Amino acid sequence: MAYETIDWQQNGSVVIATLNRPESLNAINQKMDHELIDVLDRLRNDNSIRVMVLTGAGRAFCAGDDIKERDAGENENELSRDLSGPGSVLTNNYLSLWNNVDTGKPIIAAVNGYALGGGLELALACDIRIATTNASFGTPEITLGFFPGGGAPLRLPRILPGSIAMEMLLTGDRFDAETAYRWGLISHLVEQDELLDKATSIAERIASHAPLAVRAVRELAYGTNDMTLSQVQRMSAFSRWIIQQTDDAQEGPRAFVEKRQAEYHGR
Ligand code: DAK
Repeated sequence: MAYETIDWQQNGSVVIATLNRPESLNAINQKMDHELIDVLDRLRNDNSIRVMVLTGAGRAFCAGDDIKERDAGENENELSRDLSGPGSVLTNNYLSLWNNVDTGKPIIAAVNGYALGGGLELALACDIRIATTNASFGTPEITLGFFPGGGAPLRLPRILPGSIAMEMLLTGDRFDAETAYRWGLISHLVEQDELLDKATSIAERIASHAPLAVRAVRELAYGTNDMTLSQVQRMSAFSRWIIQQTDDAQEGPRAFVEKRQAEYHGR
């Protein structure tokens, strides 16, 4: 299926989804909002896909919610979006589907420029973030008089040290990619022409692993935040036991002994 605001390209088991409204710095209008939901559904439901790379066309990753559409009143109003919006990616998906678990598959944000407001929140909801040297990051909502409703106040303090997260959230200032790299907001800093190669190579590396094991590791990493240590240990032992029963868990050691590349089938 083709989208109006997102370019979808699948190579093997890796999908590159490119936010594609460069004339608006890939701001999220309603159309993109709904298409992002569909992209997430596809990622979740299509077993031929193991990892997704999310990036932006042009000089931005994403400049956040479409302020012009909001100003023109064309966007769904805040109340309906918050409480009962029809599956808005800025509400349900950022906070639940994009909660790093529910798609069941890793997403790598390849940040090629501005990642602001809802754009930064998209990147925060991804498993891994890498960026180009000209990228910048910020939560300008506070400067516009509203609340970062796509998860930044929840996720930034979990990803960054508290003082840094609060400075971002409360000043609304933009921070450059060098700074983001130093803070650990991104794990690689690359030149523009290296971005997709780097993102794809990380994606392919992950996609070469047993999908059920990848899924179980993500589940444990994100799904246990509010558990006690002993609960996490039990869940970890249980996950290990389940994964140990899979065909893929036999295939890995067998391939090692036979000195060949393992072939995993997610069973
Ligand atoms: N929306 C609409 N159009 C945008 C845009 C945006 N967010 N950002 C940029 N554009 C448009 C510009 O208007 C301009 O269009 P034309 O004037 O050419 O028609 C074009 O993109 C190029 O932008 P500039 O000319 O401004 O380019 P510059 O390089 O000079 O500046 C900039 C780049 C990124 C610094 C600047 O464009 C800027 O400050 N943009 C706004 C960034 C921003 O404030 N973003 C946060 C939006 S608020 C929710 C969950 C989440 C959210 C909301 C609700 N719920 C759960 C309810 C999220 C909110 C947000 O993201």
